[in-house]
Amino acid sequence: MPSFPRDLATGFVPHPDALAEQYRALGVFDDRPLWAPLADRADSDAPAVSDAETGRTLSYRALLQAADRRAAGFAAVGLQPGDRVVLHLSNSAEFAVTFFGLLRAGLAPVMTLPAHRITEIAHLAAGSGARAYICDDARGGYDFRGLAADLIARVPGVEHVFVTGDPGSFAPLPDADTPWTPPTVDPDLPALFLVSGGTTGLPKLIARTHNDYAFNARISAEIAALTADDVYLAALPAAHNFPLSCPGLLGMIGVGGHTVFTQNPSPDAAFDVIEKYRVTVAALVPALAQLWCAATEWEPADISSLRLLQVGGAKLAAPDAVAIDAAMGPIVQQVFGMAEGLICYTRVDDARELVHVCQGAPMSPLDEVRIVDEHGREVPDGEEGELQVRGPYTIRGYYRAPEHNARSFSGDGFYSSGDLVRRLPSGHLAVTGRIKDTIVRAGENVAADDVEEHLLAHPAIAHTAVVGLPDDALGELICAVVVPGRDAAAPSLPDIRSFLADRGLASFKLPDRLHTLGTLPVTSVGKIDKAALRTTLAPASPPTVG
Ligand code: OOB
Repeated sequence: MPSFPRDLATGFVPHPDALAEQYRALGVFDDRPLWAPLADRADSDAPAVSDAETGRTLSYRALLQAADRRAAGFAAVGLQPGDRVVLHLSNSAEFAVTFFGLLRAGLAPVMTLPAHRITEIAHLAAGSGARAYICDDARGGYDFRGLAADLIARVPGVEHVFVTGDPGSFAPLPDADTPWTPPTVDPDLPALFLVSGGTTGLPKLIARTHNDYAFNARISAEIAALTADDVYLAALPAAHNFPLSCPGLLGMIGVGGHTVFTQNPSPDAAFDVIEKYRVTVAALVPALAQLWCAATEWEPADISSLRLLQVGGAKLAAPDAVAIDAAMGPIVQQVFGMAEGLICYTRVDDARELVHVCQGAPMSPLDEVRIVDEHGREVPDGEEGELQVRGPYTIRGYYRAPEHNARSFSGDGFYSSGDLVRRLPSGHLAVTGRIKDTIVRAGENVAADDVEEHLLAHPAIAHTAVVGLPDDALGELICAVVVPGRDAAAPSLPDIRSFLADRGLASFKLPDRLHTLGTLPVTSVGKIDKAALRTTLAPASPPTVG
């Protein structure tokens, strides 16, 4: 790992100056610190954040005061504006206090997810040049203090560890009562670091500026038609871009609404929280949305306050979107986004038929989307190609990663997402797969998504993931991993092959293997982890079933 100077700007790839000026002139960049919308409500006694688990609520006034005490505490231990701090907290009001405390101190949080472990945390701490690490004591059967000890041994730049709850041999989160005046920040420099969501390799650091991230939250809130009366349930890990700023916590703070944090997104717990706080908006990954949908059949809680259910992070199959709308009212919003920038939403006034079959349209007219073939040439509308994007809130390069940037960014500043999409006549995008999620079997390209969508129509299959496994003769084999539905018997391979063939699927797309599991492995934010599946299923492949 190369060593970098301590300043925030080194290794950051900004927008070209002329373009930033244009965005400023258009009001896209408002040149305020990311914490400004919170400070605007310093005198408000309206609820800002609550903990579903403890029932603790902080008003806007109390949240700002607590954040400033924390900012003063960070300064008192010697952390300086521009320093990076790895934030590794589970969903709680304390997360919000600490997050805004860091921002008010001019410190840049590195937004890691509770499921990250020492490999990712050490990589992100070293890569960002972090001086401090903030974690919970122990959660969900895991002791983060052990990870902290490991981290300071591995990454010498980490001088401070702060722990919530019982800090053990470490320090508690610092608070100081000295009045706090936040430092002046350059709004075109990073306010925070997101981590890339890819399932291959170690996560990359994504620097988001005050200007670009504030815009992200503001427009997302407009599209969700958020008002001060809304109550948002942060059920996904709050450090992820989706619940943080799409519109999530930051969007809610901007409109003066109330964010409720929960650590338990399962329907039995979350439905009670929705009923208690009269939650109006929630964001989920598809697997959770499917669980919620099924649970409406037996969970007694009243969730009728919910007016918008955002689903994104992975492809929501059309039949699932239809089923959710049928079970919970027409409340689905598809969200296709990436930590690197571009966010697409279906709009509240889009026809339901459209909402069900696409992943939304870019958030801003300033988003430039290009759909290209393998030679980088734009494809006609309706045809599949790789999505490339450039725009006011899409990064121009990963932080301190020139070698990745050479691969992932074009000379003219477009980010190559690796996502395969089609543009519909309405301008909305339908995600058709990932470049790397194509199985090449006997020279034929098979999109995993395509087979998955058909498999989900099988009455006995609740969840599925289709992966390619290495094979000497065919190059790759198609392996369907399925989770049977409640009370359903696991289907056999001949069973699913004939089912898919009856649906008109080409014979070369029919699975060669079938593997039945109780649950599918998931990534830190809850997406199906195909990399993990491929590793467990190959090369010592399980016996072919059926
Ligand atoms: C969100 O962000 P990341 O950075 O964790 O993951 C981005 C990748 C995308 O490139 C795409 O491959 C996949 O996740 N993805 C979807 C999707 N939403 C994300 N694939 C299909 N359909 C969708 N609706 O995942 C993220 C960030 C902000 C808002 C929502 C999701």
